[in-house]
Amino acid sequence: MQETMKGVAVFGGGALGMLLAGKLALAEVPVTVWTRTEGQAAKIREAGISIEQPGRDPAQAVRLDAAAFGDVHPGYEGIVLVALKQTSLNEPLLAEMRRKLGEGAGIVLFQNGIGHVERAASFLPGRELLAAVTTEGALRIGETAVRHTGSGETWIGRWEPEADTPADSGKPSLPEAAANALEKAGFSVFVSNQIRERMLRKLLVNAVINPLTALWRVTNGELPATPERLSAMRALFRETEGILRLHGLRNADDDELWETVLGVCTATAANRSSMLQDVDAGRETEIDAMNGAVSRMGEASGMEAPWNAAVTALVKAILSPKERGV
Ligand code: KPL
Repeated sequence: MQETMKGVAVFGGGALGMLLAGKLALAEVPVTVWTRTEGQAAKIREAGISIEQPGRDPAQAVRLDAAAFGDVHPGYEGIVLVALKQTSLNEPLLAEMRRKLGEGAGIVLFQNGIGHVERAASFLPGRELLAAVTTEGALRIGETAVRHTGSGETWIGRWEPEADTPADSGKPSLPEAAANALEKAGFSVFVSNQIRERMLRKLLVNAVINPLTALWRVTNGELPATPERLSAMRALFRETEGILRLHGLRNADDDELWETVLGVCTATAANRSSMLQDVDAGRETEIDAMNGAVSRMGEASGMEAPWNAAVTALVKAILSPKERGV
């Protein structure tokens, strides 16, 4: 590895966090995983992380360092890959990150949806902030185990492209250092200077697939399989695309973007979307950072967003398994 500053920390013990941390550890990149609870950190310290890969031999656990985020010493200056859900990256947590992460820390935000980078920037002045968009598929199967359900691609880029490392500094820039570490771990990674465009494209895909699969409780592959569902997808797509175009989405034509949405349904046909998984588990969903955000963007530009507003309200009103007595 060319450079990892003073190490790599992965913040988050969910599916993506364990996948990133486990694969970095397997590639012998010095890595620590920070979890929300001491209970999970203790289990990882004891058992390591196991990564199941379809078609490969049974997973072998890889040992690595783990700590509860509350126990991290203030002043951390390395790379932090933040693999928490949007809903966890709230203001109290960002305030705690400000106390723990020194000004030399480089923070890479892997959240779906939109709005989190601006929120993080306001809480973490002076720290270098990158956004990452990934299509890696991962399913958490326990506190120390994850299944890698599909290899994807990851784009990493600066949120503020002008804040570049001086050419003569002799050090790889933070995007390069983060990409080098992840490439060593076997991920397919690209440094992007159009990360906002990437985020908007992913938001478009998520804003169509996630709420509808959660409402109808279908897999991604089943979603476009009936004319009724396909026509709702199209309506939600048209409205969302129109709004995102006013907010910076540009480098593709309408047909290409629609084909991308259908292509994701095919490529991830057996997957239950992350929103359907949240609904099934009675967890808070990311609807506010997806269709809720699109509605707000529409409002800000004087555009109506009835489909986005409706799916936001409907997903929020889904009863949890506990409320249904299941
Ligand atoms: O990102 C996803 C999600 O479930 O959140 C997709 C691309 C829809 C794959 O399931």
